[in-house]
Amino acid sequence: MSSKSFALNENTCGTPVPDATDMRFGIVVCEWNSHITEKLLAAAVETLKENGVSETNITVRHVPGSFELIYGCSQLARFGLVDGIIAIGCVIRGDTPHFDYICQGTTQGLAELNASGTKPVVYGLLTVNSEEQAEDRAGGKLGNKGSEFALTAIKMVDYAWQLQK
Ligand code: DLZ
Repeated sequence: MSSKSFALNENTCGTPVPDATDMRFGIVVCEWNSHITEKLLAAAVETLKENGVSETNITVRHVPGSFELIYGCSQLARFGLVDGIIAIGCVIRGDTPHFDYICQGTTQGLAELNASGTKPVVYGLLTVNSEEQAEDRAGGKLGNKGSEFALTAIKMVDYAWQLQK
């Protein structure tokens, strides 16, 4: 980890955040539950900028639902000018087992991208039982997880860069 620190954030265990000035990020965001995902996106972008990332180095792409995050992220990793990716989605439990399949499939797909790819993909998927739980985590009483996703992405790009030196 580089020594320069822009910010400390309690959501990342209070450890220093690396210098992100030269980092490029892709953010893939779901249209499903956009009233939640757009708030997560806004916090992620704001936190990246607070940590030195320039707006021109942030690429935002939208996909329909969480299941499409896998393809969205894999294509961005292949063809986008990005060092790290944040996948943002929100799955809210319904009356059918659909919730479980989407959560499981998306989680598995994103995990495989991390295991087999060359660029870190941050898991920014809220999997919640209710609308209220989603709101709590998207700027509500539990903060905004989008900010955490951004700090995690910075740390993971730094992790990759340290190994490549
Ligand atoms: C179909 C579906 C349902 C029921 N719920 C959600 C959800 O809560 N959050 C979400 O991101 N996407 C949902 N989807 C859409 C799926 O992720 C996917 O877009 C479709 O199954 C098409 O592949």
